Amino acid sequence: ENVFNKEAFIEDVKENVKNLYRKTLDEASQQEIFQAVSYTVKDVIIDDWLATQKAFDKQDPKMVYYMSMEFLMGRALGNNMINLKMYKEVKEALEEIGLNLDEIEDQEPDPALGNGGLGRLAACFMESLATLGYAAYGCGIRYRYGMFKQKIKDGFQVEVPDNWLKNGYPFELRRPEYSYEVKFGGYVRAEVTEEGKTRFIQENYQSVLAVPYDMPIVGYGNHVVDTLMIWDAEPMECFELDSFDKGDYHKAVEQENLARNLVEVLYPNDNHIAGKELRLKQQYFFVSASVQRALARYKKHHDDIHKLPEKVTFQLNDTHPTVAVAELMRILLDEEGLSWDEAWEITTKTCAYTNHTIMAEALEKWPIEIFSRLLPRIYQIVEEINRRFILQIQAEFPGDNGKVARMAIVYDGQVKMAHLAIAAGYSVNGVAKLHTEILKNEQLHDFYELFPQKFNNKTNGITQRRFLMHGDPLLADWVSEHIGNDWITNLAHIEKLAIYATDKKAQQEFMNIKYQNKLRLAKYIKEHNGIEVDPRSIFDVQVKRLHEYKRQLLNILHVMYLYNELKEHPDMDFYPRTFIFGAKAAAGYKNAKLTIKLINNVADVINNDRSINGKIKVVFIEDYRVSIAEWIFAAADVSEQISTASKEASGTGNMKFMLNGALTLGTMDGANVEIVEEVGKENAFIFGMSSDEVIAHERNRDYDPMQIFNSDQDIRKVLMQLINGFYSPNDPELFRDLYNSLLNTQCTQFADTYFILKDFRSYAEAQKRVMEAYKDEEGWAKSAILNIAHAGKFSSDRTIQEYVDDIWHLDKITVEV
Ligand code: 26W
Repeated sequence: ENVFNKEAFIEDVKENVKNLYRKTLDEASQQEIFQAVSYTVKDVIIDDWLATQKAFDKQDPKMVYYMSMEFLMGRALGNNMINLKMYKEVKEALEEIGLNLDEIEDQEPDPALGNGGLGRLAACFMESLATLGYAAYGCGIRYRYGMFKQKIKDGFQVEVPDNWLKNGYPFELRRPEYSYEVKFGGYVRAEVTEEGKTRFIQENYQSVLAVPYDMPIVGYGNHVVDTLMIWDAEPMECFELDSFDKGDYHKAVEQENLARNLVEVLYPNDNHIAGKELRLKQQYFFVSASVQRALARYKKHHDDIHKLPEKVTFQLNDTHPTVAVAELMRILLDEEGLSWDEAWEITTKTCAYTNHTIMAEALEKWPIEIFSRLLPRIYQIVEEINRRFILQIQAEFPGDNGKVARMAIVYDGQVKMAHLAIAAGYSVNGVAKLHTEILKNEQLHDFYELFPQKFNNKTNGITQRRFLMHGDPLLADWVSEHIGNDWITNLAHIEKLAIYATDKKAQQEFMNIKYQNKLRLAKYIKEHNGIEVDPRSIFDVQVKRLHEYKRQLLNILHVMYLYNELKEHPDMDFYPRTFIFGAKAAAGYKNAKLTIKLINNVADVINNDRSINGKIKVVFIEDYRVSIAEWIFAAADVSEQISTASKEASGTGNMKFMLNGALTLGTMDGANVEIVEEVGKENAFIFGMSSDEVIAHERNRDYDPMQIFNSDQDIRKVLMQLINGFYSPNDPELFRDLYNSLLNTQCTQFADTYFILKDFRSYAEAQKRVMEAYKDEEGWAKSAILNIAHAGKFSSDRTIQEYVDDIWHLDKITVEV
């Protein structure tokens, strides 16, 4: 074990400041100090990283390549230091020379190469893989611009580019020696070889050079450092006079542009597909490069390609990387010279698929025109997979033409990526129990009938190292003082906290820590929003992407209702509440953006109404992202998880709140079901329709929100306030589209698609229970502590161990230093 040496660390920081900036420490800016500290930390990581690679070479473990278009990493410095077990020591050392670690950490841009749940899950998975000692590569794209920064101007969302690389990112390593060519377009020529075999050759294509940047993924206290490889695109060759002379000038420029555009920006849509050609290019680009690198690594150590599945597995994070199936087939057929059957055997033992959503708008389908033009050889292979798959369907379900129409991979002029992933994958998993059941019984029922053995559930999880140790150090220390440290690497141990739930002293201590965290957030809100919030009020929080199915609209309509109540009955029984929102809307998603504006306008009216004595405050936190999320979870009393039942595949924010001692106010959707199973219904606030009820209404089309509007005067009043200028006097029509989405069947085919009015009363009643419960401080503290104590299941360590046991079958490695 290398012990931390304060003096040496500080000396190293000083050296780095000098070498990087030709400055002494006192001259350096906070950003420069951040860079210097990060390089010092990276020096420590590098040795473990090297040792891990040596261990891979020597121990030859089976490894997973986690393929994902998104990795929402969040800041690395703090978490790297935690996992190197040097956080507190560094904090102290820096304090001694007058530097503040919080401030230094705050200099790091949030690497936001993801949208929301799916991208953050990938980041938690990488950290758990390293911590559990498994060999893993994350494979993704090094977007120049990640998730946009959100500014709120006059209550509206404005998107600002996120130039996260502008100061240079200290934790990345360019690896040009592992670059690969990726080919687009052209045509395929068949050639008969001397042995009489047909070979397929892509000609007249454009290509780009994929150059990987590696980022270290530090395991907790085990010296294992896995790798996130994200690919940058560079032009294959710069202008050569040669090609200019040959009249290829145009093509040379095109290739430059292709490389420049390819990795420019993350598509900021969550659960909605734009169907843009550039996105398919991005997918093939990073998948092709990753598969090439994986095979090259395998071949360096092994000579029988048939045994690839013994050492390598590709996990496809949703359908976005599904071209991997065809790319692997292409390499095995065209480059390794295998027969179709041999190649298919290998491919179907190597690829596995995770589904993250049942939202129909999110299902990836590519027009064959685009697909075949961009990826001519890949398209040929997909057609052949499809031809054989249809034969299999017909053999299994003779005479059932509906099956072919519903299940074919190429149909109706489109390539259906989920169908390809299921046909070729050896495993298909959902991300929470309920979600997996819905996949099997509804969404993917036909596929389940054909391949029941492929389907399995892997309930999501989160890493307690980031979302408790780093985000909520006071609570983390308090937990350790009571039950020891085991929870850090085995969250099941946190169960031992349960005996303190009824301990008066523990309750007080917990409530005090929560109060400190609320103060920290209140200060941030004051500084960033100029809003004064009372840290003694109930912090009721909904933070997640803005989407109609997540029903931020239900939340804000309820706030409007509460405000009406308070105005009508000023002396009513009321406990002060602060409603906190944070959400980014996809740039083109009108109703989502309008909901942000509504929240901000409601906030303006309510926060400035002195007559209610500050009993309700509404805050919209600008630019919700991983770094501020850590503080928000720590400060929350109530966790809003109010999606229409059946729509939220899992949710992971729900778990982060729970681990930080917030109580769930939610529907029986996604992982909420399992949260309630763990903590008990009495320690959560459950409301609304069940997923079965929702699905039945959708099937029967028998829901009419107008009946509710006509019969419930409180709801009616709130909805009228959307169109009478109450929250928008200068533009009374501003919120008309939100009103219409709830009531008008002319505008939306089905009014109130997400059953907001249907669940409204039940939600309001649950909110009332929240208020009553909070008045009983001891009862509340008890429930909160029980939430923490029963969060053990929701560690991503548990999730990853299940992937390993049931799907990947990886070997553990050990790293000696
Ligand atoms: C561009 C189209 C697109 C982009 C992102 C389609 C779909 C997605 C993701 C699958 C959306 C997503 O992030 N899904 C979320 O995945 C989380 C991790 O499993 C779940 O916890 C969330 O419930 C689910 O919405």
